[in-house]
Amino acid sequence: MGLLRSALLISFFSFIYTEEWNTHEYMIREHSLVKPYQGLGTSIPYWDFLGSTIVTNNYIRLTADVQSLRGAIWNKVQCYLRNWEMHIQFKVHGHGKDLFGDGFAFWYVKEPMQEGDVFGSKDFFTGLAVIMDTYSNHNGPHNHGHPYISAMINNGTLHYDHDRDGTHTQLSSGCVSKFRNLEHDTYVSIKYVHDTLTVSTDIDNRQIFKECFTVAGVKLPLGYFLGVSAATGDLSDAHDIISLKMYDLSTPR
Ligand SMILES: [Ca+2]
Repeated sequence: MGLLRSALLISFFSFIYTEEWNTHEYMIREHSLVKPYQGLGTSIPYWDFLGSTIVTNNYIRLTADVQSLRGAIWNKVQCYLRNWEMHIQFKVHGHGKDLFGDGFAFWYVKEPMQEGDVFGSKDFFTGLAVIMDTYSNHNGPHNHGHPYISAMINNGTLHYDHDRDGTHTQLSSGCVSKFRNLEHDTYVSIKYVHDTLTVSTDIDNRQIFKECFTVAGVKLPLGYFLGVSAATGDLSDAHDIISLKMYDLSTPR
């Protein structure tokens, strides 16, 4: 009897696992960026660039490890997925041992292709930002470790306050994530299902996503644009994007 139960349990879990795995088959090509990047000539299908961004065969470099750069890539196709998961494979690296910056951000916003002061993109944005902040500007009572991952929702009226590392506008507490200068692949996952936003990382080379934070009741309109931007200032890092994979998590009917 015990054996039979175990067998049933195993088949139950393998069923769930298969389901989970299958959802990942629904990668949406027009919202994703995978190698080989280039289409005809120097353009990349479905994506636009801004600022210091350069494309190589193996990565898209938003900024080099040089001061005062801003770079971005923006999806040209408005996103109408209701439930989705974006996997960003990235590499942040530089010569700095203790001082480096500033970081990069994932965007789901109304207005793409706007260069600005928030990790290379527009302040007072409308939509969602998930921020991978590598430099601690703030030394007050709300200080936390860095790099620090957090999210912000904006209706165009809020200012991202670098001096406080965005602490007063973040959706929930974020997490510290030591993703710089690693030899193995590093990923962040941004999942939005039934108005719940979950941000996770895989930076330990374990092929498992570990939750950073989750927030329910997040209302995002359809038809916004996806992008990733990065910036350096007095401090610098190379911010590379290896791939962006967008999965449709809506239940097929
Ligand atoms: Ca900062």
